[in-house]
Amino acid sequence: MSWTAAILTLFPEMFPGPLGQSLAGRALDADLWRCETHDLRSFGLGRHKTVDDTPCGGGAGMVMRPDVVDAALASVSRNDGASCVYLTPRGRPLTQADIRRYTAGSGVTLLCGRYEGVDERVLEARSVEQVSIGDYVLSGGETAALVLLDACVRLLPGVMGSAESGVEESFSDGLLEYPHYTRPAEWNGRAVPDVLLSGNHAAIARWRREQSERVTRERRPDLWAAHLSNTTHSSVQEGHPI
Ligand code: JB8
Repeated sequence: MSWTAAILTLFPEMFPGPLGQSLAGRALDADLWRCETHDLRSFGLGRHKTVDDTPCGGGAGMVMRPDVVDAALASVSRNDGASCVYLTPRGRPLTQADIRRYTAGSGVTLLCGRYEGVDERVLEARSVEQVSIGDYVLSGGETAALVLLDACVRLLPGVMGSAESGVEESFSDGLLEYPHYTRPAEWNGRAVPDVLLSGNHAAIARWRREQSERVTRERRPDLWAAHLSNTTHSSVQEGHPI
């Protein structure tokens, strides 16, 4: 049985969406993973298939009912080797280590919220992980779920060819990647850095390392601080989870 994404959503037609194309799309056609949607509306209550209600304590918007979400989660049989994840800006930041953990299991169950979100009690009762893909607000969890799945699918066995199989380029040693260049050697008055055309492999490796360190220091002081502490304490020299 292939690695399966079980997606609980009010908008099942949003899946596989962009993941039906390119690398993930070919993997889907090859049955290297499955994309299974479950329409939350079908678990709604009454003639109107109601899934939400007003927030206790007052305030704007609507909240997804715990009984409706619970029935939907219960109907997904694969609460075995699969993590259950709710995408929300209130979650802990999603990392490449999480992605590796999800791909190591049998699949993921992704709960996609709409409105103001999901009643907290069902998330506690069903041990749902709450994760965020970044500090901005989306209109629902679906696009965040697509991001999470893209990151997972490319790591599944057989999805990436041996050529592109550097796998976690940007993050494996906790530094951002160096800048890339290709032909032409001069374009619109801009030259490719001389060292990259020198044929001096040691000098190229040194330059790339310096660029990685510079760009990480400038753009991501958080990653830079973690990198420094990982290298000064000699503990983790490879496979660090960032
Ligand atoms: C329900 O991950 B997100 C996000 C998740 C959400 C909603 C909005 C944004 C609403 N779940 O940024």
